[in-house]
Amino acid sequence: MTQFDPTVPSTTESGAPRESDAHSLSLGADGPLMLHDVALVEKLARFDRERVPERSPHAKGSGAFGELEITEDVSQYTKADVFQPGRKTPMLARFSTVAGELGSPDTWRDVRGFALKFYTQEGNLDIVGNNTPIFFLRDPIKFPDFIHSQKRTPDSGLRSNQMQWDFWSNSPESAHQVTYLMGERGLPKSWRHMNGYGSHTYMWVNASGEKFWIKYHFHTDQGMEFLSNEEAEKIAGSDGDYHRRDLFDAIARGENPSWTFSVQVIPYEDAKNYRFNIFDLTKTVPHSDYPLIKVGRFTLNKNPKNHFAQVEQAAFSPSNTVPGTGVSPDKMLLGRVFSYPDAQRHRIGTNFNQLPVNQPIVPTNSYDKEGFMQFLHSGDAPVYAPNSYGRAYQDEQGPVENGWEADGEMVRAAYTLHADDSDFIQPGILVREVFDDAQRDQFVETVSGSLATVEEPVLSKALQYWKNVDTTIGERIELAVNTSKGDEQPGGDPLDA
Ligand code: HDD
Repeated sequence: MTQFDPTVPSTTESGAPRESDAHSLSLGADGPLMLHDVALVEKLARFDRERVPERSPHAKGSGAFGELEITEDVSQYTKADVFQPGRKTPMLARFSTVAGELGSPDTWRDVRGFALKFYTQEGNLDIVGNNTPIFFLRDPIKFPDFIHSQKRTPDSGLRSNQMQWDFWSNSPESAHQVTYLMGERGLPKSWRHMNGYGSHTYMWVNASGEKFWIKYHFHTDQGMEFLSNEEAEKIAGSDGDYHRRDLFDAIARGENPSWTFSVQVIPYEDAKNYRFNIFDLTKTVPHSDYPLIKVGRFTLNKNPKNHFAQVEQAAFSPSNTVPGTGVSPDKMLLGRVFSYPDAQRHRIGTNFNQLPVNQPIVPTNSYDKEGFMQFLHSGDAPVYAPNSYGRAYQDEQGPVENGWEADGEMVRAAYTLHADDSDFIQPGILVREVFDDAQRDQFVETVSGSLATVEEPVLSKALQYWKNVDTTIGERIELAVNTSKGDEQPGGDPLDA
């Protein structure tokens, strides 16, 4: 295998000396350039191909390597080797914004990605979450439309509050996540100062085959800290890479950030009749019903050496599970299990799992093969299973250990509602019981500021959306919007509504 050696005078990609990195080959000092100047042609051709497609959502981000340490004993809930007491596992984390492109400022108000990859003794386990325990949607078929509405308009190529609020106000299930987003947590001070969540309900299976529904929580040991709208706006204009810089510099200084890792464990049978549908990603599961159980801690202690190779080409996916873990009937999660590896086959290339940052640390034996850029291969071993020539293959049959039961006819339908399920119950509690007065004031200012440029027919729907969350907050937002538009009462006194 060829090795990079910075002391060798520069070479062509085929390893021969590259005559010059400074002067092209020309016919006389002032004459035309020569096509057979490999040094020039290869350099320009490779430059033309330097970019891979940016991630469709979550394009702007960065990350670092670290270690997960399990400090508690949760073996009664999972047999996964990575979660056994005392285990230490190398890992990679990537944090990101959702809607902005690769060059967008880190401090725009947005949900933050919180993607973790653990290089375990049983293969890679990825927990690919956000800094919020919920999401805007509960059906993956709406996800591309949602992202389209947060990105850019077809004509001007500009971002548009009109479009964002049109989607949200026509999708009431988004209310909980939008309340989070417009609250204090929508502007973390840095990636070091935010929590992470697996968000979905996942499955754990213990050594006796008992199943549990679990939710992953990663609480920042640095404490949660936030930016004000004014601070974030100012930083967006002066240092678009503020969060990327903060993480890199902190680790370079030896201030290694860490997160305490806990889970909520929900007995398998409880899912059926619990007051909220635990597979609906727009709902949290209150800690008062299922308390946090501490598992361990992860620490980020090593910066990437090469951002492109180790962060841009990193491929996280909720499809990467290990024995003792699994997915759940959450439709969003099931959609993501397909979408991520598919995006990565397109974005990075068919053999993206062979890149060092994505490669598992355990040996693999997959019959999937070939495609662009395959460099790990199975030699002359049989390329098919079953075979009679000693290449191992699997033939599991019967119920799968991390599966669940389902029946019914095929339908296109929302989840069955549980006793307390509604789109507005949890955001209402967030506004009334979790936010304090100052946070509520800030929230009204942020939402009304965002609605200031929104026009009919979207505006009325958006105002109704907030009244559905909480009548008082909706009226306060309406008043603030009307005041900022310079018309106190366009459709009558809002307080009469
Ligand atoms: Fe996501 C990236 C697709 C919901 C958290 N997402 C990401 C990428 C795609 C999707 C295609 C780029 C992957 C790549 O090229 O490497 N995401 C979806 C779809 C979803 C969805 C189809 C719903 C059906 N996403 C979703 C939720 C969460 C995330 C509910 C968090 C709870 N997504 C992320 C992330 C990613 C990301 C952690 C993972 C890798 C990354 O950003 O760096 O922030």
